[in-house]
Amino acid sequence: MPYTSTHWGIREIITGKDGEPRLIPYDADPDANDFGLDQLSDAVQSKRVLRPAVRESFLQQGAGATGAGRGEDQFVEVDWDAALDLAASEIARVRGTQGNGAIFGGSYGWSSAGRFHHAQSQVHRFLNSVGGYVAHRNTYSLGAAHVILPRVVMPMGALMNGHTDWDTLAEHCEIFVSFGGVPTKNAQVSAGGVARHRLRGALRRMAERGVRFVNIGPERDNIDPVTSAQWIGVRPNTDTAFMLGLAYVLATEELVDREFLQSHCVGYDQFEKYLLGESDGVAKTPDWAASISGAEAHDIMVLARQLGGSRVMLNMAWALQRAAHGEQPCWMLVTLAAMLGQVGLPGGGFGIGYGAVNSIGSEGKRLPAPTLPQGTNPISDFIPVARIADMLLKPGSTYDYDGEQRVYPDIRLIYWAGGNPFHHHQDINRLRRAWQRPETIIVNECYWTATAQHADIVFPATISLEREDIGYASLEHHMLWMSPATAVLGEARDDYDIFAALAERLGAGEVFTEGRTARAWLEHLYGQSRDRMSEAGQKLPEFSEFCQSPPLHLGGRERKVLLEAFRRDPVAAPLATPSGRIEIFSDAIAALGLDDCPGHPCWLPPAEWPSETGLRPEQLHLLSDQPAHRLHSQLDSGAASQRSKKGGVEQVRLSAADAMRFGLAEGDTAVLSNERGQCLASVHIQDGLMAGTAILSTGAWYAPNQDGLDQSGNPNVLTADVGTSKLAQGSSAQTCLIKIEPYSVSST
Ligand SMILES: Nc1nc2c(c(=O)[nH]1)N[C@H]1C(S)=C(S)[C@@H](COP(=O)(O)OP(=O)(O)OC[C@H]3O[C@@H](n4cnc5c(=O)[nH]c(N)nc54)[C@H](O)[C@@H]3O)O[C@H]1N2
Ligand SMILES: Nc1nc2c(c(=O)[nH]1)N[C@H]1C(S)=C(S)[C@@H](COP(=O)(O)OP(=O)(O)OC[C@H]3O[C@@H](n4cnc5c(=O)[nH]c(N)nc54)[C@H](O)[C@@H]3O)O[C@H]1N2
Ligand SMILES: [Mo]
Repeated sequence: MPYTSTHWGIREIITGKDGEPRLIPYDADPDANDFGLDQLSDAVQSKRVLRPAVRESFLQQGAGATGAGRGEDQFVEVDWDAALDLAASEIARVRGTQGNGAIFGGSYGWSSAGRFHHAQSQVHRFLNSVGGYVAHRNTYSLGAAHVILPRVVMPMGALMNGHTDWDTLAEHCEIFVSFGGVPTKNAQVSAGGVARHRLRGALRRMAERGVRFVNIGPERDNIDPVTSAQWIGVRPNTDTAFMLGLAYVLATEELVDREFLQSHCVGYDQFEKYLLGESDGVAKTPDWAASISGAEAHDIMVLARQLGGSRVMLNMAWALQRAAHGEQPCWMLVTLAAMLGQVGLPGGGFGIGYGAVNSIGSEGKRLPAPTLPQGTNPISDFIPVARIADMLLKPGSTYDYDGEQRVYPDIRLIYWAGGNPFHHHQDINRLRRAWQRPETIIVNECYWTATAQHADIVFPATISLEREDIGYASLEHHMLWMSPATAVLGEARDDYDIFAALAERLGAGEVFTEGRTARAWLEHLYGQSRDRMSEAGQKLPEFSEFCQSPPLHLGGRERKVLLEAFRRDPVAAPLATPSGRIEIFSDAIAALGLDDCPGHPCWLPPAEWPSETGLRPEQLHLLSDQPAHRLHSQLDSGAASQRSKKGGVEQVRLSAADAMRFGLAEGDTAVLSNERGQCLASVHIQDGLMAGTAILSTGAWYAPNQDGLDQSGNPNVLTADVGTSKLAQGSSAQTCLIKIEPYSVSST
């Protein structure tokens, strides 16, 4: 039986009665979903890029042509050789005139599963082979965490692979407190693929063992009902204040593990001065925390007393740090776990993103994966990933990042493969203006996404169902041969072949391909991985046998307790922080003198913030969460995604009180707007949602009408394009205020 792999699960490829290929969920997956089962249907395939295409005025006038502008001009289909010649000559021209430092190849995005045909790896390898490019650093997922957590506790790689596993939690944890739920919808995916969806089963085992769950946040039902979680409603972006309220009770009621703070941490005393109000005159009492977060002071007090002395796991959704001052909830969560003395104990401590993806909490051992080497980049310049529009709009200007003052490069050419910035970036209208500035934009895409529509040269890329590949994801226990399900549509080519042809034209063919076909690369990468896995004690079959096998289940389960060795002996196993301990006060961060990230965790109201007392009557705080029925913007026209919409428009979730306040009823079309943009959405009333909060999932395909009103319900026409702070410069998508009103044609 042939199989393929996707970020959302393994699929079996069968032949339907009509002789056409069909995808069905993998039968060994206990909790499979229905994403993309119709990837070969007309609804999805009709969006494909079939032939190379060039923006009309670019074709006529060359680089820098404005015409109607990117995103407005028509496209003209051209043959492959013409498109490849044009793209290669543009790369050569910019290299010759401005150097490789004028090429942005950051090209962020999830693209498809499969280790070899991973578009981002391919574009980076290609650009390295022709002299390098300006890269990106960190992710949209964890922009703030990537910078703050290594400075105060541990590197991200070790953290992401090292979370205490679910079974250990079931065995030892007494109270599991989560800020932002443990959303089953999110654990449907893992970068690189999922063989077995484990979250629901894990939560059931914990509930059966009597673990108590507390869910804190604006949404009640983002945790499986099997947990019978207690819900404490807090306004978006206020978790740090809430946690400070808990910390205040611990500190003033002698519930703090002072011995642990002494032996494993630095800087608690300075932090405590802030906590008690000695340094700033404001004691962070439960009343104070309640006034900011909207929770009850009594609930904060009771919860803090329950936490003191119990085995407690504190978890936060990644969404909390995708917000203004997103560094603070991460730092405060670790501080709270340290005050409770729980770090490094089985079932206790902290977690960043249980539920965010399937891999967190996995008992899988990390094995050496087959990965395409990307070569070395002679250009050292980079931007924090979410600063792309700033870079394009402000070449030569300075910005702060992670303790450095840096200068934005002057980008003349962008190459994007495997991502959709017109889905993922904040303030799309601003991005659209910024996107007009480079001389040339080249995009490899399978579908006519908004990013493809805003390019000069578009190369049609194959989808993974048209390719062979190797499926493997770290911590997911599987490896499989991905068989093609169908013939290539139109004139699409693999990213690898596109880059090989461009490299050839630029005199780097051999460097890029090393003389291998795609099949030869797969055999080579598999062989390398097989050798390294064998050293790690994991036997794999010969390549020819692997290509015929069903998904392999890899062994190597291990019990994991995050920071266990450090807990046992902080001198023998110090952390990689400057002090070797958990830094509740960081001298290094304090020395930077940043007004938006001082030397210890603290409450800093976001710039886009109603006031200490609440929203202005006409405003709502908009959260844009990950979509439950698709991955980001992928396969948005497919059945699973469309079922979650109303009339093809994304649904905005509101509390009943807010719906009434704004004269809206279930199913009404509403206009969401602010000074950055406006979009339509269909109203859905959700129980258990804090009044004042609206939620519109990401991923609807940006479709502005002539007045700039997005017809699809894409929240990124509303979100602000501002860094989390001068420290991390992560995306702050979750800090966004909007107005909402019933849609009538005149309201545009
Ligand atoms: N407002 C708001 N915005 C957000 C977020 C949020 O919470 N709120 N979350 C952010 C986060 S965490 C993330 S990770 C990003 C996700 O943003 P992206 O990763 O950019 O989103 P995707 O839709 O997965 O884009 C992948 C693209 O790759 C294309 N693709 C698939 N396979 C191939 C292939 O083989 N070759 C090529 N060339 N292309 C291929 C797909 O068609 C698709 O267009 O969004 C971010 N944006
Ligand atoms: N189905 C599906 N799953 C996905 C993805 C997808 O596109 N589709 N994308 C994947 C990717 S790339 C990533 S990075 C992860 C992201 O994982 P997260 O960033 O954690 O995901 P979100 O869905 O944005 O938010 C999770 C929950 O946080 C809550 N929340 C938001 N803001 C706040 C706040 O200020 N305080 C509190 N207490 N709660 C808050 C929301 O109610 C939401 O239910 O998801 C991954 N999983
Ligand atoms: Mo992400």
